[in-house]
Amino acid sequence: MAITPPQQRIWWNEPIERVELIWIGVAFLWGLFMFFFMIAWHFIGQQNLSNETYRIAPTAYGEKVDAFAAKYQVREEEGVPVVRPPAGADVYLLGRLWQWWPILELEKGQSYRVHLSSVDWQHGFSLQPTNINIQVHPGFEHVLTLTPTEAGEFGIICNEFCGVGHHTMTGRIIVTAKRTAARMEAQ
Ligand SMILES: [Cu+2]
Repeated sequence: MAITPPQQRIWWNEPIERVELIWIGVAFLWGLFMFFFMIAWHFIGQQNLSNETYRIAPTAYGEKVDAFAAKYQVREEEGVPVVRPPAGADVYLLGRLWQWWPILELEKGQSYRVHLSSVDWQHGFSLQPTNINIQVHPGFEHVLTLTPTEAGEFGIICNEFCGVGHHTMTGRIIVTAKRTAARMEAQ
């Protein structure tokens, strides 16, 4: 027995108020609009990345990145290899406690297949100053097509707290201007 029993025992059987029904309808339609706009924004806003994701053992991914770096390394900066893959190549980048490795050197206007994963912990790939954010988990390999549209140096930071060295976890992507015919002849 309740202290204040409802006046009508079968309270849920009351007819719904017109205004309430209108609000439910409005909220439902707005929800649908927002849902489909997420998909639309992918095309008209060009913001959400079209990436593929595959399962991979973290050690196997580490080996792929090592092989990639060994193959295309052009120099070293502060102990980190700078890797310049040919245009259109598969490019590998890894996150680990606490660095993004290696430094990539790409050419403006060329497209690359960028592979991204972690070999130890969950990290967040955040490319500065663009608005590109990707969650990076060990065991999952992201693959996305990247076409740099601007030359310059881009920083990578980790935006997923990953321990005491988290704030030092940075990396770099260097984008060089397109080579001119004259410069190519000179080489
Ligand atoms: Cu991290």
